[in-house]
Amino acid sequence: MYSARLLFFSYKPMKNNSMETHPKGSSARVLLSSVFGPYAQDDEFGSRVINPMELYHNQVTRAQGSFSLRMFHRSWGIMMIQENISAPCSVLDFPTREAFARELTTHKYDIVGISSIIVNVGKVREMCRIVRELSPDSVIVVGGHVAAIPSVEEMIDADHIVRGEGISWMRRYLGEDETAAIRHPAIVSGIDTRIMGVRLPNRKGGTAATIIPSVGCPMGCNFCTTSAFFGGKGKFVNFYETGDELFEVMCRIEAELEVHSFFVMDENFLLHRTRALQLLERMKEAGKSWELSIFASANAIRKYTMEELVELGVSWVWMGLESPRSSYAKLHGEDVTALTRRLREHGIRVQGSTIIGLEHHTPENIIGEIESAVAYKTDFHQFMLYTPVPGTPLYEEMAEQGRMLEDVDLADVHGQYKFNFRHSAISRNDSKRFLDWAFWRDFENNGPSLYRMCQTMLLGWRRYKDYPDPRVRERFAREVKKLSSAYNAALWVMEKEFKKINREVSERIHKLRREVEKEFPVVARLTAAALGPILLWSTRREEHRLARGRTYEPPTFIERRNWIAAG
Ligand code: B12
Ligand code: SF4
Repeated sequence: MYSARLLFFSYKPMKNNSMETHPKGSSARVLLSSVFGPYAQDDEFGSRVINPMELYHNQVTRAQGSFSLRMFHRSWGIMMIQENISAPCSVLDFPTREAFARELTTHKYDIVGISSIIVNVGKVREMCRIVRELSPDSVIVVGGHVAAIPSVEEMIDADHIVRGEGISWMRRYLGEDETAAIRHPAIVSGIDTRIMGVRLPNRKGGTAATIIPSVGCPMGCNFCTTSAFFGGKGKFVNFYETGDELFEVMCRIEAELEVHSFFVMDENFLLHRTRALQLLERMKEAGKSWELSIFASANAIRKYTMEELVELGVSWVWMGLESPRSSYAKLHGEDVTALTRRLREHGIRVQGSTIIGLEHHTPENIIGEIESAVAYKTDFHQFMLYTPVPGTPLYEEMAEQGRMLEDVDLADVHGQYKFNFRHSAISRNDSKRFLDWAFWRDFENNGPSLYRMCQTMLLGWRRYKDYPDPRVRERFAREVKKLSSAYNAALWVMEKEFKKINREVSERIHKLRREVEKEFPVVARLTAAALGPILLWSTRREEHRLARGRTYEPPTFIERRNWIAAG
């Protein structure tokens, strides 16, 4: 089934004049679509059961069974482009093949833009075919990371393939001002969140808003595709240069979506210290008690005091740990164990990210490296295979050395399956075994991430409940409300269920629940008693569903902008 080779399809050459503008300019009708689903199934277009459209369940909590945190995220790249062009534009997100075909035949589009990452190139090829058949006059523009594949123009039948930042490209193509300020759409971060068999309602204000201050990262780690795609080492594209600009955007979105919480989609938010501190100043002046989930490297985090981070509202950090022995600049001089512990003691949840299969790994030392990663005791832990992805310096290096495996389908190059290159010491099949074991070991040793988050929340609350800055007190009080109610019921369930996996962890969960109940004697006990048995039932029902192979898919979205003006 995986044998569909994607590398040798030949189509007519692409028009290579990407500076031309569309003859209709801003009145061209534009469709921007993500690739079609369903995603979490094995099929000939490149969908894979192990590659669902879910951030956590795909690459972070996938071994955690019914305790896995599950949610979908929209395709922000095309939402950003839609918001920043004045042409009539529809965004079609997570369509089925039929929905995509229907959209093409119901409306006449001058331009069809398709957004994709590399694994989904087979779907892009199929979508181009459908456009040619159903809407032959449309110009096909393909963007996103898929464009980094060498000779991609020979695999798909597109008119333009856009590498790098797409807003300016699309504005230029429509004859619009590509230097105009970037308008940020109001983006609800997570959709259809589910844990322990319960689907949380998509309530207004119930989830964070996504903010995208920049794309790319100047650190330029050799394997990093986001850094490479937007220019590589020393380069990135800033949408908002100053803390003032960011603050204004966040205020508007706070009001529009009724949120206090922001998922800041910037590969290394804290690197831009002046911008972050200016944002903090503005937050203080305006009394904003916001929560920020961010990505940051260890060396960037170190440039701030814990108080600065807490006052800035940082409540969750995604941090690349890579390996205890890795040579990446972002980790130089850092004691990651101590840093992780300190962050958690200050109520900041840590999501670590470790790479399996670095050059120095061998079957002899990899177990020790995984054990060290697990010993960091982060709230969440992502494990990824070392993967030379087209477009990165690592890929070039491996290709030069003749170490890339030729017969790997690009749909399987997502870091969660097997190596796509010849490792000097670890076999392809073993790469999967070590990866799967790392996820399991982290779960078995540290317990469900939900439990670990509860630990961090309690630590943060105890440390900051009497903090002089009322914004900070308000934020911890908001977070602890969940801990003292629903999360305490969840602790009761986890304690019960984890006995089957690791008694010692179950006892740790028990202790934490007692601590929470000491802090909130009435409400915590009452909710555990009332809600606990229901959650236990839904958790077990979910376990059964998962054992029978249940998977989840995102809903389809269609959103139109400037549409009436199109007549
Ligand atoms: C959110 C996200 C997801 C969401 C899904 C989003 C979605 N609806 O598709 C989830 C969590 C589900 C996800 C899953 C996966 N993801 Co992901 N994801 C991201 C993340 C964190 C943010 C993407 C984003 O919105 N960025 C901000 C926007 C503004 O940037 P952008 O999307 O690149 O868009 C810009 C340009 O690319 C361009 N552009 C984009 N589309 C188009 C279209 C047109 C027509 C044009 C002209 C231009 C254009 O213009 C945009 C504005 O400049 C990125 C990392 C990152 N920092 O970007 C990884 C990333 C895109 N994901 C990646 C991967 C590998 C995956 C997975 C395979 C995960 C895995 N197993 O590890 C799965 C695949 C799931 C699947 N079945 O398809 C890789 C892609 C690597 C590659 N070279 O292809 C990235 C880069 C992470 C990484 N560094 O490895 N992902
Ligand atoms: S620090 Fe992270 S985002 Fe930046 S280049 Fe390295 S891996 Fe990529």
